[in-house]
Formats: sequence, structure tokens, C-alpha cells
Amino acid sequence: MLQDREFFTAKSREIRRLTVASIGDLGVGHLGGCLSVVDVLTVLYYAVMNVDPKNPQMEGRDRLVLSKGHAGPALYAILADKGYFPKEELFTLNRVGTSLPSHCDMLRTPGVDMTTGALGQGLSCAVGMALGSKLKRDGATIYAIIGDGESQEGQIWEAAMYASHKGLDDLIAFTDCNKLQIDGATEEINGLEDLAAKWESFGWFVQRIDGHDHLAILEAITKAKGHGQGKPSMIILDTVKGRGVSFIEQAGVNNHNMPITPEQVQMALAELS
Ligand SMILES: Cc1ncc(C[n+]2csc(CCOP(=O)(O)OP(=O)(O)O)c2C)c(N)n1
Ligand SMILES: [Mg+2]
Repeated sequence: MLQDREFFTAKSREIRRLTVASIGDLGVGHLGGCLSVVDVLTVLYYAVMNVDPKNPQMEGRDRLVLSKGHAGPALYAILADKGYFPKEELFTLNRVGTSLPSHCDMLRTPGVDMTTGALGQGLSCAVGMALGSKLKRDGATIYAIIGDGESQEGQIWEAAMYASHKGLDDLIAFTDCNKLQIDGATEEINGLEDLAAKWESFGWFVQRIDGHDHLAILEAITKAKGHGQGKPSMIILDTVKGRGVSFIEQAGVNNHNMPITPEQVQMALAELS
């Protein structure tokens, strides 16, 4: 189902509110890297993916591997909003006995398709899933979201090489290119650019867009599905870490795993209202 710009804007704002509220209740979390992927997650879950919250294990469903597993709380906000579990559970985030750990765990959370958090591994899992789906011919599309800092891991490029070798055209990956990693700017620590040229040279169909423009994301996914070149797709999303809340954006590299006070939570929710 296609959705319009106003719908996406309102929905992603609501998801940002839920994300900030659940991390805020805990007092600390990966605010920057969660807020940078809300827009792509919103487009995927509200306009693209064939999934059923009432049947999270549905055969042939599309899959998402959130390879940058520390952004789990943003995915949980979406899953709760879609009805996979009650929204109140968001306030058990990362507490003893929760089904919502700080990083994604497929054995604990309905709707989470792969356990992630050890950076570099998720894309390989997505490649395996895409290969399995191709062999079964179940029609699924496999989506993966990796971080730009994460892209410095060698395993990402092994997965990249194998996916194109196997012609996995039902694999659509995104790089959340927010230009920051845990302790600095990606270009200063271990530069990735020209990132698009790198993916192209590994045999992928590559697009690069504004990662906060919902319609551009939707258009890029549509193009990725229809490119007909027998290649996996990489959509590089130019994003802002902490997007949507000014003081979190301004914290820059300090918004990675950031403490947040109850007063700051109120400020953030007011800006997102
Ligand atoms: C293998 C591995 N090494 C280190 C970490 C710790 N770690 C968690 S997030 C992060 C930074 C990742 O940067 P990036 O991929 O750019 O994520 P984002 O900016 O979206 O938060 C690091 C080093 C980890 N989770 N896994
Ligand atoms: Mg980053």
C-alpha cells in the first residue's frame, strides 16, 4: 500500500516519540543511531514489507535484518505500533526479564527476524536468508540495514562479494550513512568514500538518496525491486545521527549511547509533538 508524505511524516514523528520515551524511561541508550533510521523503518513497515503482526513467523514473509542491532529500540517502537506486542512493553526496554533487549534478539522479540549487535555480521545473515528464499522460491524480499561505521568491518565486504556472485536480486540493503561512529567521524577514523563506487565495484545496484525523505526512500526501493539486472541492491541513505531532536543532533558524536534526563525527555517530546 502506498502512503503519502503527510502520513509518513506523522508516523515517523510518532515513532520517534515512542523511541525517545522508551529510551528516556531507562535514562540511557543509542538515541543517535535509533533516530537516524526511523524514516527508512517507517517506509519499510508501513508501505513496503509483506509481514503480518498477527503471524510474525508467516511463511514467505519479507525479512528485515537490522544489522546495526543497537538501533533495536527504534524497531521495537514500530513493531509495537504495528501490534506485534503492546506498547506498554516499550517501557521494559533492556530491563531484567524483558523481551526487548537493547540489541535485537530474534528469540525474544516477536517480529525480529535476526539477532544482531555484533557489528558486521547481520549482512551475512541477510545474504543467507536471501539465498534460502531464492532456493525456496517463496517470493520474499530480504532487507538489511547496516551502519556506516559498521561498514568498516571486513565481513561486510565478504557478504557483498558473495551476494553479487549469487545474483541475489531479492536482497535490498541500506547503509545508514550518518557520518558518525562510536568515537568520531567515519571519514576521520577509517574513511569509506567513495562508498557508492565501492558497492558498485562489488557488483551491486547502487542508489544514494536523502535518508530522511520518505518518498525518495519509497521510490528507491521500487527501483531496486525492478532494476532487472540480477544484482543485489544497496541504497545509501544520507542521514543525520539523532535526526528530529535538536539537542540530540547537536550532541554529535556524544549522542551515540547517550544519557537523557526526564527534563530532556520532555523537551524532546515537545519538539516531536
Ligand atoms: C563487532 C562489534 N564491535 C564493536 C561494537 C560496539 N559498537 C556498537 S555501535 C558502534 C558504532 C557503530 O557505528 P555505526 O555503524 O556508524 O552506527 P551508528 O552511527 O548508526 O550508531 C560500535 C563500535 C559492536 N557492537 N560490535
Ligand atoms: Mg554511523
